Amino acid sequence: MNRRNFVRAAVAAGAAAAAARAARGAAASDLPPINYDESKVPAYTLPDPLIMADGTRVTDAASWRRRREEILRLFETHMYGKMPGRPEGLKFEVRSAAADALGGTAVRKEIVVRFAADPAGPKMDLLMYLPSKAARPVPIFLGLNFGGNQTVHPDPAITLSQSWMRPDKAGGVESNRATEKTRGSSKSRWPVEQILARGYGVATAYYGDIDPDFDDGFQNGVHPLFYKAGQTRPAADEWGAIGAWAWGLRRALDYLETDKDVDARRVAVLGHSRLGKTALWAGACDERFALVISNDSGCGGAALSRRKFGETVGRINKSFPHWFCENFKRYNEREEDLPLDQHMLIALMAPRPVYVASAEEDRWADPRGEFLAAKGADPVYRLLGTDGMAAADMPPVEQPVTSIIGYHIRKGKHDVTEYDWQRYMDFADRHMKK
Ligand code: GTR
Repeated sequence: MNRRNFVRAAVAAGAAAAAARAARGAAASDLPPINYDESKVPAYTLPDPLIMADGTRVTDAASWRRRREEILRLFETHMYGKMPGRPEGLKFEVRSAAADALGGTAVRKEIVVRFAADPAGPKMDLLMYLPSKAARPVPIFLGLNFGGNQTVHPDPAITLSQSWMRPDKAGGVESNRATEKTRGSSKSRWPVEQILARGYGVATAYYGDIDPDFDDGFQNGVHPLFYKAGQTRPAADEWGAIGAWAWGLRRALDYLETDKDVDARRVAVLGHSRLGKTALWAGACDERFALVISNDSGCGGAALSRRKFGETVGRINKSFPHWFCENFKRYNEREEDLPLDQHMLIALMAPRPVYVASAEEDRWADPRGEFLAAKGADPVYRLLGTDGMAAADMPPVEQPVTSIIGYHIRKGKHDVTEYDWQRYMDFADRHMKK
């Protein structure tokens, strides 16, 4: 680009950024103030997960199956949108396999998951580490990552992602592409050696491989693969980005089912923050996931919407108009009109083990609202003959609840830490079926 064009482009970009800031500012000032005061949480009534749409009460496992279908349809229609099934063109290619990874302690595999028969179509790189010594097949934790597979461990053999990336704070992303500098940059969130030492494998993929995380009207990522003739964006009750990421996790599980080293009946799906919302939605839609973990997922994840504490439906839809389905925007500042709340999402995991984790300083995600949603699923879990959520009230910091609905709140900020992982592994040791 010559200098004049460069200046012109820079001015245009600056103007666009200013316009976007102005638009955001205008939208933000329309919103009610952010509430962090427990005494200002409005009175609310949660929909009863055990009463059918026609008013009849769910009394046994068989009628729960029917109610479960209703609840799943509610979340599809009003919140995350419907997602398609497994695509015909789905293909798995082993990119690399090494038996001597991490100083001989691990097997490392990289799999290309192709979503379409067309080799130029969207694809996802799946990275896995399996403990060398553990008996086969191994149970595994599966979760998406924010910055490319090379960020989860400094291992130089991990393929550097070529996908579009959001800029990162450390400057490892240049022109929306990851550089070598990003290797291991999120390793504190992926304690690979500890996971392997406890006999679990770990598998991960970059969420942007499935759908880049910006609002482009659903022109990139996997959405266009499923447009009917003439369709240019998802319908009001069809999947947004969270739906697409959750769909990607299901396709990763499709692969894991083909891998003889992995026990596909013992796959724990987990995620942090927006990817925690994603893990919950994947676990709700796909009962093949044996265990589901939400790390600081907050609004649109584990936190009850009706509390309007920290992030709200209106705020999340304004900041991230591409995450949920179009219908969800009807509930901006009208949470009480939702025919669902997030305790019903947790109930969709029943009777499988589910774990919700919060962080004390993460008020934006409403820790109490996360606990109350987990607790709100208890009647469904008990109906199905499990111990449900053992705690009557929110437990003190770092005193985990380890019933089949698990919960902890740890010290510190919005993040995934080793403390979180150790609790997830304790929980998996206890509950993931042998
Ligand atoms: C925030 C958003 C949260 C959470 C978080 C994240 O900006 O408001 O809902 O998803 O991003 O994913 O890191």
